[in-house]
Amino acid sequence: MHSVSSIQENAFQALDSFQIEIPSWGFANTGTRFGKFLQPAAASTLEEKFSDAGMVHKLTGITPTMALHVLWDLPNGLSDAATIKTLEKQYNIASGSINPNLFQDQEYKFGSLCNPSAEIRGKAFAHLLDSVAIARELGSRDISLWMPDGSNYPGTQSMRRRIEWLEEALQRTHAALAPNQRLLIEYKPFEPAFYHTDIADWGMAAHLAMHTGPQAVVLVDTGHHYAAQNIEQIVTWLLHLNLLGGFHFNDRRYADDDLTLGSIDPYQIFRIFHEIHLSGPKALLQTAFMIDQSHNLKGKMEAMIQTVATAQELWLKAALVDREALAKLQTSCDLISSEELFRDAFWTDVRPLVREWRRLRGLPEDPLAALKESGYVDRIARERGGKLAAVSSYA
Ligand code: AOS
Ligand code: ZN
Ligand code: ZN
Ligand code: ZN
Repeated sequence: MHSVSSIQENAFQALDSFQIEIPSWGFANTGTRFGKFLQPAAASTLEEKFSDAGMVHKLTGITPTMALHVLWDLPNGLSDAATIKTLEKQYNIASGSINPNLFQDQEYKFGSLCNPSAEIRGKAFAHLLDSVAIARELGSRDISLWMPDGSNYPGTQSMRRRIEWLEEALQRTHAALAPNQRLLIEYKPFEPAFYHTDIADWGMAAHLAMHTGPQAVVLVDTGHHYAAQNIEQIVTWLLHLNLLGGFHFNDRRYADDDLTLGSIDPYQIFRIFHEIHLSGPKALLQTAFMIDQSHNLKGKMEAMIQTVATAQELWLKAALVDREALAKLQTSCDLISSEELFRDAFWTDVRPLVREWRRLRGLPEDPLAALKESGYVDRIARERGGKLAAVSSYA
């Protein structure tokens, strides 16, 4: 039996090893195709996003970097880098992964890197090179590529030719990477395309990463799977292949709903984190934990802190699994004892340990309550104004 102090010591070690990246787009207004509900406190400038991210990090202590979207955060490209460096210092938040945008330009209607037009493919490739240059200038390790290309009807596109165009573009992008940079290839089965998506599952992303080069890896967005898929098994395979680059964390009821992490299925995230703990510290260094959410209804700041705190708790729960004892029970096929040992860690209320960890590091024990007490959201809502009217796409 472990002593309380050794449990606490192990728990604090696990908590000390956990950081998670927050997305700039998580602080801005967003919506669904049925309308947007604008929030007065939503960020609409880069400085407001840095301010919000800085506040989340001040309250949680584990979100030192913010993912940036090239089109939304650096509309002028590389020339915006100087402003970002100033904001990084001002708000104590470093630039995190750099996210190209291949899904918004009108020219990408029939695809970006997989467009039948060589000219449009060239434009998309140039955007990737710009993104690599921005990452290099900002000292970001990861270029996090979500490639939304696909088609809506059978027979309207050559899936085969699109593979070849994609392989070529990714190899050429890889050639532009600095030695310490990585290209994260994110897969998604559908949306915005609804018949085929060019990078639809982990197998396609893994093939592309292996074909592209040693600095290309796979990004697992927890919302990008069919309902019954075993995501922790995919994670295990990617760890086995040394291809796991990181995660976009969110939760889903139906599809890529970008709900607050753990709000629907916290046990799944616990099982994913267990596979990471099993792989040891090297895997942790290679794995970028990132949040991908932008809520239409919940308050941006509150939802971000909820996700960060939930991720931290689930990470600690998974760390509590006695992996040695579990391995013995798995070897002997002791089904009930192995499952009970596993579930016991999941059902452990780790909040007192997390609160004590925060207290000892001079952080608020309850970051959500501290956000409320700070009056930060009320203040930014006043300063930022914002329209409350719901803007419907049917209007
Ligand atoms: C889209 O569904 C993907 O999850 C993207 O990773 C995310 O929405 C964001 O746009 C970053 O590109
Ligand atoms: Zn409908
Ligand atoms: Zn994502
Ligand atoms: Zn997504």
